[in-house]
Amino acid sequence: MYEINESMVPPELAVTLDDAKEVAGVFKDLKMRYSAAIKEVSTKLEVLDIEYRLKHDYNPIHHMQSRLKTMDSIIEKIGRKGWPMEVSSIYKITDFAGVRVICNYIDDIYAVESSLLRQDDIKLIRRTDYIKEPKESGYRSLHLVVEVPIFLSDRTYHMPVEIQIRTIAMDTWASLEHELKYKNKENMPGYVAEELKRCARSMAELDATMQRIHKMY
Ligand code: 0O2
Repeated sequence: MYEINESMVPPELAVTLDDAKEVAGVFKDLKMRYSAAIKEVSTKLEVLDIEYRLKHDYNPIHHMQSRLKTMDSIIEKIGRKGWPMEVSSIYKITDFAGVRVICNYIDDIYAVESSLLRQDDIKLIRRTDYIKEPKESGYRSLHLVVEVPIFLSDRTYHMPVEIQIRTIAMDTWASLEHELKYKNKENMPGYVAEELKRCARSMAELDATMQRIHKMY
């Protein structure tokens, strides 16, 4: 039999394999359910975009992205929220599934929102308008947490999905800020943060101007 080299076994590794198996099972099941929820929401948004094109000869949605939160990110969030490090805390997370909708103009954001929220099977859980009230960092986006039903073989689940709706300019800004924050491990130098805030204000003006020009026709 292979002799374990004790130095290879971290002392803090106290979880049993049964515990690990349970967590892996929960995560796998949730990933399946949340992937289905992303598909439901994405399909609804695609249909709205197609209908809009047919009626108005124009697409409000430029493109969409989606993601499932990683296990690391879930554990980091549970820790940051001060929730118990238990499997049950995973179920409190409302942004396990995320869909990002990138629109051409500001009005498109609210048009997409109202068309989606009027659907009978969509339930709004939380709405945060960081466009009307941008974050201190300069971040702008409309955040919705909605519940959507997914129909499995033996039951129906209502899964939360976080939808971020923003313009191309808002998205460009958020990507740059996220990259800089990540590079600097949250300690962004003050002058960079100030530059970013200035940039966010310019981009807000740009969005407003583009919207105005678009409405001229
Ligand atoms: P990821 O991978 O982008 O999803 P919390 O989720 O606890 O941090 P809260 O209040 O529940 O905070 O949600 P909030 O702040 O409304 O939205 C969180 C998500 O919005 C973040 O997700 C980002 O995607 C985005 N976001 C919020 N504020 C900023 C910001 O200042 N800059 C940028 N670039 N993005 C922001 P995650 O979890 O960070 O990761």
